[in-house]
Amino acid sequence: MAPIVGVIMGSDSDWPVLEAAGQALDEFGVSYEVGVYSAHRTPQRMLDYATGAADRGLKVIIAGAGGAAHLPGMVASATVLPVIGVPVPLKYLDGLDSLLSIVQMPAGVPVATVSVGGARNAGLLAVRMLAAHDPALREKMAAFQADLQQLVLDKDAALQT
Ligand code: RP5
Repeated sequence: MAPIVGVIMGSDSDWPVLEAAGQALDEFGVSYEVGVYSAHRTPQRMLDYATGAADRGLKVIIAGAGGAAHLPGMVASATVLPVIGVPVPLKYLDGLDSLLSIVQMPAGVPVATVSVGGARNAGLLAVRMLAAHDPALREKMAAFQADLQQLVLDKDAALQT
């Protein structure tokens, strides 16, 4: 199946965080591609990826980076696709640097930013975006949410015994 989500990151060192996005997409049977595109070290390659993404059939891009995390914002500036940013925590500053670099975008260039290290939610948000035009995926998401609810109800019931 041709990929409809791009999961990209500034370095292969981001993959241990970003792979949770891939796992979420796998759970919903959503096809995706993975790649390393550094905003600072391979700027032209990053722009080529962003400008060509929609024509290649991608529907959503998940972009993760750490530190001076400019990848999600720069990709958002060069594509019409929705971009979900994942702040990757590095050794210093606990990911606050990554979060602010990704979330503080100028008006007109949105990046849907998840929590620091929140790659699973990035995957789930991508599924919700795709589900808006895909009834089968919408049903899967509804079932997933029902399971989540049941999990909490079960925990509550266990406390009552
Ligand atoms: C960022 O610099 C990357 O997204 C990564 O989080 C960080 C460190 O990259 P490496 O030095 O591990 O390649 O651009």
